[in-house]
Amino acid sequence: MAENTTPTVRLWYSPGACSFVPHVALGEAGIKADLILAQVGAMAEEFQAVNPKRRVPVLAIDDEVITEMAAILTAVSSLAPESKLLGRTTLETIRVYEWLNYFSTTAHAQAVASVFRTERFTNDPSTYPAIRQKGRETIQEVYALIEEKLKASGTQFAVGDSFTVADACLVLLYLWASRLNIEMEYTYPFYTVYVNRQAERESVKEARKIHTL
Ligand SMILES: N[C@@H](CCC(=O)N[C@@H](CS)C(=O)NCC(=O)O)C(=O)O
Repeated sequence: MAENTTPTVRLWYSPGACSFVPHVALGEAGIKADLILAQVGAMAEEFQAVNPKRRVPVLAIDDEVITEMAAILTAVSSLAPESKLLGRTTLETIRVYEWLNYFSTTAHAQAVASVFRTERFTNDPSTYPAIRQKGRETIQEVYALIEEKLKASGTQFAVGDSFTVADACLVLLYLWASRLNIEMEYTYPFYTVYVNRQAERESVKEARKIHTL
């Protein structure tokens, strides 16, 4: 990654996917990126060369190709340090990574994937209903934890009192609830108010348009 020159930034995304998160982060950082569609479920062969794991998001900064959510968000943040997307203090950065890991592991790779990508968990389709049910229970535990944390924090943000990439993760988890057919407004009122506020940010509006969320 060349220092001191404006890099070319590309983001491979799929509508409705977790690529929403770096899309928001790029918007917050004021970085114009080329968006490249890599439709989940119909990814082109060429995409395999970009990311052999065949997953979005993928970010390229000039010729440096970066995969995995936490790494991508760290890269976006490093392009615009003044945006403080990883928090304003060391402790805030620690808390942001705490959210990012929880998002990528428990919430995304375990709970949500159990419902939408059940085939990753078993070779036996007869067990799909039980796996999906467990995934739905786990995501509701995740929502309940987020509700409690937001209620306790007394701020409008996941960490500290300004926007970080952790907020983009929490917004996405909330938006996925409609695809999961989970009622949010009455069960998670603090989370709902929080997301409604975040939804007013230009970065979130723009990413929702492209990601059809
Ligand atoms: N560990 C990866 C996971 C990314 C991931 O699972 N992305 C999903 C979209 S939300 C995907 O590309 N799925 C493609 C598939 O399942 O075929 C990360 O954190 O970036």
